[in-house]
Amino acid sequence: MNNEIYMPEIECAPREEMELLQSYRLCRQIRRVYDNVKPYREKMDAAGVKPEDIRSIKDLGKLPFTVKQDLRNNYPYGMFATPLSEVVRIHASSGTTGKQTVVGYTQKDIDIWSECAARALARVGGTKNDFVHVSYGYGLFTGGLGMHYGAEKLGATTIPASAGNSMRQIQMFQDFGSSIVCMTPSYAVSLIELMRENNISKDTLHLKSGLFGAEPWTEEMRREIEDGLGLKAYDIYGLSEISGPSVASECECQSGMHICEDHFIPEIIDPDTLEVLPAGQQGELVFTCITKEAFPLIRYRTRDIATLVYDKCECGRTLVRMLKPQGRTDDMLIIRGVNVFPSQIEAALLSVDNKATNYFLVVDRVNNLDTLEVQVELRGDLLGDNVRDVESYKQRLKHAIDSAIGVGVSIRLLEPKSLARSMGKATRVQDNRLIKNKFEKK
Ligand code: DLL
Repeated sequence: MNNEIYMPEIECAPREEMELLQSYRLCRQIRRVYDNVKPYREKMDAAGVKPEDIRSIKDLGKLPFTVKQDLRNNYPYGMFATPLSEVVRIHASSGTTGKQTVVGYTQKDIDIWSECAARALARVGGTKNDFVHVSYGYGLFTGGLGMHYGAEKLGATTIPASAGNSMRQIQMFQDFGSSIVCMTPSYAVSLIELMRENNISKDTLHLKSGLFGAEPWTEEMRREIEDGLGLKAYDIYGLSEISGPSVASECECQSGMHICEDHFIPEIIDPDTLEVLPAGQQGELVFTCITKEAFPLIRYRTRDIATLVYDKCECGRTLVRMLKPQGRTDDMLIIRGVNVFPSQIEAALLSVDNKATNYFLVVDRVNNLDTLEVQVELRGDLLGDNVRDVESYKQRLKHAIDSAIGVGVSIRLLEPKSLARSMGKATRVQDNRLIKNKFEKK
């Protein structure tokens, strides 16, 4: 493996050494943000914390949290810690409501981000001999450019395909010799479907691995993608606010994503009490950026629900691993008082039918009772089956989902291809209760 990218002294560092490095970088960062970012100074003053009170990572808990609303309140550049003349790039989150979240990078920030993305590629076997095919969207979204710079840093041949024009993507896989792909799992599923429809065998591709992320996906979906594209499918996580893809990514063991802890300190908190939870417990993921210059977030509440595992991985890395995020606190559906994540439904669906990768959830309130309809496209090969077979298929889906989430759902089978296909992040939920709450108040 390319040791310049792998950096075993960081990825396999004993915990005490990592903590020393983190402590040094944290103290320096807190001094910087206190001196340069008014909103941080005001928050710290209000909490009665001074930079000199932060002497090691053990003091992290003294610092106030940062939330998305802080970013909105200081839109667009109010939380930048460097003069704008030092900023060489901006990205923005795709926020569906309100203003976008704008993030900025100095040249050094871009270099570190590229290094993290190169590490992510190296973790899945990437070398300079690979052809890295980037099908995340290019633009303000961080997916495309983030992985692009990582692939170039690795020295691989980078194919900036971006998303869309799916038949051409498959042709490029075949003709250009793409060996590692980077795309959302839902886009991978759309490509697999297209290959099946056009009788294109995975054996005509040369893919060995893929980094799939930007949205939650299950182990069941992993198996489907591995089978459909003939590669090893790895998870990659990140968010624009913290830098973009490759804050964390899986290694060959596929047992959780190693966080680039030399740049981002993770914590898990209880989202209600805000208390820091012990290792191994599930809660909301919080990050502190200890090397970022332009836009360093401190104790940023991601809203992602995850678990941290500190045991040494079989690959030899000691970097803490985050298990697949289950979803976001704001994506969690509360149905008749029960917390439900779309990913639980995906896992149950695919456990019955591994081809049921296109689904959509409609939540509603009827006569004061929450309802959840799971819409699933009927597979082409089931269409010709008799009504009794289709009914039994529907019952099996219902039974699996009901027992997985503990709430009764209704299943609606749709014509094949009736749901929109995703090229980026898939939209899987429509909650009509939100509309009703807004417009139909008594
Ligand atoms: O999605 C960055 C990214 C691009 C990550 C490409 C991985 C690959 P945002 O658009 O800011 O950034 O969205 C960030 O997406 O807080 C999670 O809720 C979700 N997310 C990202 N990766 C994963 C993943 C990019 N592997 C938000 N599993 C995050 C589950 C993920 N959710």
